[in-house]
Amino acid sequence: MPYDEIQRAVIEGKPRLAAKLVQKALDSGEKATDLLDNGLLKAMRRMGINFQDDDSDIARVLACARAMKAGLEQLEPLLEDGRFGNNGKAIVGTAGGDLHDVGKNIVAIMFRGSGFEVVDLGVDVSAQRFVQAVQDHPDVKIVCVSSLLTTSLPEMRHIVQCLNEMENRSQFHVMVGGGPVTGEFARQIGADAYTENAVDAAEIARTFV
Ligand code: B12
Repeated sequence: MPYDEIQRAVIEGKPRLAAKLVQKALDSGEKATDLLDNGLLKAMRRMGINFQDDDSDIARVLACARAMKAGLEQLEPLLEDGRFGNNGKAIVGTAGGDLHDVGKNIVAIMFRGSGFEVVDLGVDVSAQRFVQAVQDHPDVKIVCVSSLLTTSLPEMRHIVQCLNEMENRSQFHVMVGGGPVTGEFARQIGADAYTENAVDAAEIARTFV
């Protein structure tokens, strides 16, 4: 199994090696979703433990994120193969105050792979910008808000509240996710759905359209 090697390349922050190993695994018949789950995402989860233990500095974590991105680029065309036809538009963004974008980017990739046209607002997105984006794209079907920081959860709540006050609210669904988010929190703040990972998020989104 190539997963250990891929995890090591990501954890050691080696983008070229990560990309090469992912491509090699694909060439030998490994599935893109398995390489994402058991290789790249598992490495990021293990990196999380190191970060918490203060065992690695921010520069190392950034190198790890870059290596993950390099591996992900090899998988992207396969994850985005568009076999689900056209499911309409989805807006994605990371809540204000939060600069983490790896998970949000994976959500975007899985949505594209599920036939959505994705409008990516990036990171540190205010409630006002989410609302403006929905006004600019009145045909939007799903709005996805991501947050990895506990300190950004109040902003996530504010974003969902502002979206819920929009006149055309019944026309789209709001989904939330990211490390500190739970199903209970999603329900409390009035979001329509929460999932723990991007694969389930795209699957649920398809049932909404
Ligand atoms: C990489 C990383 C960074 C990188 C970010 C690089 C980047 N471009 O994103 C850098 C070094 C910049 C960073 C900075 C910081 N970080 Co940081 N970081 C991480 C780390 C190690 C990995 C995050 C990651 O990419 N995970 C991999 C992705 C794929 O997982 P994910 O984001 O959870 O996404 C998945 C699901 O959650 C879900 N999902 C995500 N979004 C959505 C949205 C929807 C709608 C749905 C349905 C699903 C969904 O699908 C995704 C794929 O399956 C985590 C530790 C961890 N275990 O997560 C800490 C972590 C998130 N960081 C943390 C902290 C504290 C910080 C800093 C404050 C550190 C500091 N002292 O400066 C800063 C914050 C800067 C800011 N304002 O945002 C804490 C947060 C604690 C908390 N609960 O608040 C963590 C948990 C580390 C820790 N254990 O302490 N970080």
